[in-house]
Amino acid sequence: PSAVVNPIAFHDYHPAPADLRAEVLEGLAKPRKRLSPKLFYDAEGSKLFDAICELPEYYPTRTEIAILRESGAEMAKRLGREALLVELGSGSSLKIRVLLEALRPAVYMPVDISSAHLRESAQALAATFPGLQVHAVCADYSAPFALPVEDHEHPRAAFFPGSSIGNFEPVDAEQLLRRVAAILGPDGRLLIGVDLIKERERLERAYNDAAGVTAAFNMNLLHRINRELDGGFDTTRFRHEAFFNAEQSRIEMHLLSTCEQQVEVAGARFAFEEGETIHTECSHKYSIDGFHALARRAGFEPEQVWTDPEQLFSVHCLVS
Ligand code: AVI
Repeated sequence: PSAVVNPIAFHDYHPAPADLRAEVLEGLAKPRKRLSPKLFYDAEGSKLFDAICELPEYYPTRTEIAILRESGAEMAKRLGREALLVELGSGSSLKIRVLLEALRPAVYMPVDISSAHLRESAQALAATFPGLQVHAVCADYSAPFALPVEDHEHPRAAFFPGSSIGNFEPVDAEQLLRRVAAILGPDGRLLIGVDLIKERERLERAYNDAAGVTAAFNMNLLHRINRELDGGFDTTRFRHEAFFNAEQSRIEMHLLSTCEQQVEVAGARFAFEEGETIHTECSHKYSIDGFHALARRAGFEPEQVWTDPEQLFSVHCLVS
């Protein structure tokens, strides 16, 4: 008999789309100009991010996948079978595929802000894993939300790969983990990918690739503002800059103005000095101990950690 493909359930929390205009006007008016990395991910930015993940210099994606492949069975033991498994920022759900065979969750609940993308990948996943119950949740996981189903019968687990936690300021990361702990309840498991501190050269190469894809990803933010807010950025007068700030243990990405200039955006005018930057992203890097300390502050107890032979990347199992 042919296997049964369950139809997916789709729960739409209608996450408020980023108020691009308000965010951009506010960010550019600051004495140190700042824009949120969330704004990178329009259709073009999401494509460029997928291309970054394939770059030879960008080690996090392939290293994390190798760790998941290598230790998936052990991870599954920690998380427990028949769990209700929530994935935060599931995107194309590529990484969970590596784990699903071993995990065999009762329910898979991908959470993502991008509705069309979420529906498509949830449906594709349900088709490859017949019998799996998929509850897709369209929500912004960086704001509080409740699970759409009352389920107290399955153990709870969450999956948060990609070191996306690194794009939050440490205090915000702690708050986010606290909310995940609340969703899991006592004795739940969180499997989370965290990029590790390493020598500056390796880190900086990952954010300054030779093909210029990361530069295009960063610069797309100016193109996006030009497209959507009738912005007047001359992108030939800005350049991509990414460096490791060792004191704060983070990669910083900036867009640097190569000359003194004025730019109009949505009717407002902004002045740039030569060399002045718009700070567009932080990507925090942790030591294993440093991440454990953050996890504990958020109410988790570290249970196990897996890394690759070069200790480039880590995947942690935390208990709530
Ligand atoms: C999504 N996030 C974990 C990526 C990172 O490495 O911080 C975003 C990125 N920015 C530049 N390259 C990749």
